[in-house]
Amino acid sequence: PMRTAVVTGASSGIGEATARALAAAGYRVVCAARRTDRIEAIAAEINGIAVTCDVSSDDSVAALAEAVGDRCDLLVNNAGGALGLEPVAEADLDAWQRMYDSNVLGAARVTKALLPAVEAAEGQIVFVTSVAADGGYEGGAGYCGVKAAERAIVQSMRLELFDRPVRICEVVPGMVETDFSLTRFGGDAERAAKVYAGVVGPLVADDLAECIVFVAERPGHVNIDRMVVRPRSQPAQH
Ligand code: NJP
Repeated sequence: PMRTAVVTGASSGIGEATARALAAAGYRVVCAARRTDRIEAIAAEINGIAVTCDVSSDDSVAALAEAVGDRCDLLVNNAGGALGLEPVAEADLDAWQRMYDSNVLGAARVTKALLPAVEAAEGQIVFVTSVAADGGYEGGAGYCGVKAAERAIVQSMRLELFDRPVRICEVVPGMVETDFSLTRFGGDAERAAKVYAGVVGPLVADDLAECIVFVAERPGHVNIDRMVVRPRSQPAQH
């Protein structure tokens, strides 16, 4: 039987590229995200399955688990992004709340729901975090905290599961050219251009997808704990 991979946030960027690369590597890919039209088009191209899913909703994630079934060889917790990139003094805490819901609690919710299927398949879970988890930057308090919290889930789960046949990897991107590059600044292109000015040749989504496929394809006794992938010229963690 074909191996099953679930990719959250498969409607654009890193998640879309990863879904395509996993399909090319022979997986049946379940593409999960909120934008149904996009995941349906992508799933149709790669013979995958589209499941409309908001990872911040219990019902939505229960429906995803139902669609996945008893076995999941690979879960890629990729859904998320940055909201509310203002200094703490001006922070929009509602935006922070949504960001924590989608990134941190979303990854926890999907992982909890699919863990029995991952265990049954002796599978693997990949979390897409960020170099932002390594520290702070101006305006980054919310987002750095979100990604550090995801890292804490990875590290705790690895201890919780050490005697079970489940592998856990944290993939840590630097700057990648996706919708994120603009949406994280609320569409403010000028601000985005300033931050990206120093980076010659940012990563593209396929660069990350190739790394995730590499991680997925290691033999079962090999756990890649963390893979950090930056553009050569990225000057700082933001
Ligand atoms: O961005 P983008 P990336 N429920 O905006 C989905 C991290 N990262 O590929 O629901 C379900 O193209 C959204 O789907 P939709 C970053 O933090 C990036 O760059 O249809 N899905 C879309 O598919 C994030 O964790 C960079 O709107 C939800 C996807 O998430 C991951 O990489 C650097 C959702 C976002 O795709 C992918 O981001 C870095 C929800 N509630 C880390 N909320 C970078 N690009 O530079 C969002 O260090 N999505």
